[in-house]
Amino acid sequence: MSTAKSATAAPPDILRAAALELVVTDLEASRNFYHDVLGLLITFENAEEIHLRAFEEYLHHSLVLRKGPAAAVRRISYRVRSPRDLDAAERYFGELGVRVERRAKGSTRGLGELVHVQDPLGFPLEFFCEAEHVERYTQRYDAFGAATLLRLDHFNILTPDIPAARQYLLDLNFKVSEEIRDELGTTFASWMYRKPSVHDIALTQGDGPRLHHFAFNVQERHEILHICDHLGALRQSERIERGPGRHGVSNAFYLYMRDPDGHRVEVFTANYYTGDPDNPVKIWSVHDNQRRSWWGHSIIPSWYTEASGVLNLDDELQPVATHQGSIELKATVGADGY
Ligand code: XXG
Ligand code: FE2
Repeated sequence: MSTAKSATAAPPDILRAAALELVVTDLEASRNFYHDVLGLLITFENAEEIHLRAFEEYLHHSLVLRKGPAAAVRRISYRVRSPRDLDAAERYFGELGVRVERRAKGSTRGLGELVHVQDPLGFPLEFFCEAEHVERYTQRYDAFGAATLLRLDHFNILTPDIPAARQYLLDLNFKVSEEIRDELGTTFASWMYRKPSVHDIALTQGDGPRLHHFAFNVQERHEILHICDHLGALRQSERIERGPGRHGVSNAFYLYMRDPDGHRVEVFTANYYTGDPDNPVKIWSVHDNQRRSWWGHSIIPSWYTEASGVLNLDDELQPVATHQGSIELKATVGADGY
């Protein structure tokens, strides 16, 4: 990993986790899950790609589904504050010595000029500032269902070297909200943010680069329960992987589902404000069995071990490096039911 390198250029001013592009093998099955079942709005679709957004979002999309031969993650997108931050991203990642490509407006449908980066952790990042505005459905209550996804909240990535990944994100001016550590100070997971919430990105120790999950916000807890009832009524309970429940970390109410290709999506509500400069960092012991489930439930092993592969900027699957040492799952005797 090339994270030991640092840059002298100022990093781009990242606003937030903004969008994700997934390669899916059966576009119709994915459309059914994300649009018909979860209710995301379709901004654009053709036989190759579907662009979706949640109800509070006014930018062109927060999720792109692209038909392809094997399931993978094609882009992880952050919005930056101004067009100058695209120049900053280009300089900054150039100094880190990773692959950086400037792309013209429209090379991702609905977005302005872009900078694509193969980041030091191996993830295919997309930075954009300008985007096509579309109708914001915040008060289109006529279109709301019993569960309404409002906005993309965060990504969670698997990476083998958490301290190096954490430093890379601190250098990009992300702040830490919560962490899981052991008594020797080993960090197993970090939650880091740019917008004033618990996270835009969480780092989970494991074989990587892989995407663990992405998450959308809903307004109320009962909407998460409705999604479970809805999936049950459709006889699609196999979509539910973990939850519903309350996280220890972040205090949010959650549900994790697996889409038709196995990509993991979380629906999430009621985390807390972190925007003051002295927001305290919350540290959890890896031996605390309430850290990942406030109610102490066991965590299904697939949640720790399975994740989505990521592509490089040439659309080739990135090799996965195994983590050094013990992962949280193995380290934690007595917690998470192990
Ligand atoms: O968003 C999250 C998570 O990253 O999905 C996982 C908040 C908390 C947790 S955890 O499993 O640690 O409770
Ligand atoms: Fe999450």
